[in-house]
Amino acid sequence: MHFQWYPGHMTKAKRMMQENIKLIDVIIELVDARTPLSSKNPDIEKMAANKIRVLLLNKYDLADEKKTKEWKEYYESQGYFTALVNAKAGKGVRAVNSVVMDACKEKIERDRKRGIINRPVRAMIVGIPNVGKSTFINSFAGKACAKTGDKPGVTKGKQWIRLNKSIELLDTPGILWPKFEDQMVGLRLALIGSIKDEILQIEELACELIKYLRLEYPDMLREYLGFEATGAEHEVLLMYAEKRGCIQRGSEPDTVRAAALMMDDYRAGKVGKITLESR
Ligand SMILES: Nc1nc2c(ncn2[C@@H]2O[C@H](COP(=O)(O)OP(=O)(O)O)[C@@H](O)[C@H]2O)c(=O)[nH]1
Ligand SMILES: [Mg+2]
Repeated sequence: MHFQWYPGHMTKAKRMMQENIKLIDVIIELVDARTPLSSKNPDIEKMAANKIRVLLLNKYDLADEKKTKEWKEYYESQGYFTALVNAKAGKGVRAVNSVVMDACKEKIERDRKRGIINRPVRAMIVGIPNVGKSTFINSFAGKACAKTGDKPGVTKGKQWIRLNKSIELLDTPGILWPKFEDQMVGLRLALIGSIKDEILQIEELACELIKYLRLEYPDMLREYLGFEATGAEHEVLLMYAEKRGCIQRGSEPDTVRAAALMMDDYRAGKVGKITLESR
């Protein structure tokens, strides 16, 4: 399988990011809790070198609780302020406020000593596509959604959402591009549905999922399939197609449809709470 991210998109995204980063104090970075490393763009480290960093493990409702905890601890050991979030259900969203305030404590204190009082910290949401940026902004800003509009000294057209008296949020998130350093990164992003399926072979994806689950979550796989997965992955998919009644032209098992059903179920969390990479 081959994964691509068009360089054109990347150049534009990078330029936007560099512009916006100048305006803010704190970066709130979203990663997908199911792939906390592969859904993180390492280039942001350089771009955000002198910014305060908050990292949110979003979609924790879909991820393995134990592994999420390990990842959270890992990122904290790397100097991030972190929180677990389910942006879709609005869980953990409110707590982000205090995490951001905590992260900015030193800066606010520094400002205060220099006589700068009551200047809100400015934040921006960043993350690769599909990580939940828009959902999070809607939930986070939801009620507070009073846009403060253009301000003197701020690039024209930028909208700031005043979250409370201490935090302002740039209303458009920074889009990071996935970084396919190795093919496994692309594969994991494809499995969670962050890369469009048209450019991938769904059966191959399902086979990769079966392979991974067999190793890491054999009980969940058995429970989901309704039978023990023995034999090659494609054999398992064939059996699963029959079991789900995916039949084409008379009697042939339709493995494409079965694979699509399996991937949909997995992405919706119906196979279980599964994390695709370990600390
Ligand atoms: N299960 C779950 N789904 C989420 C969560 N946050 C976002 N989503 C879903 O993920 C998809 C992508 O979200 P979106 O906000 O459009 O991502 P963006 O591309 O980063 O702006 C949408 O279908 C959301 O409903 C979450 O915490 N849990
Ligand atoms: Mg969006």
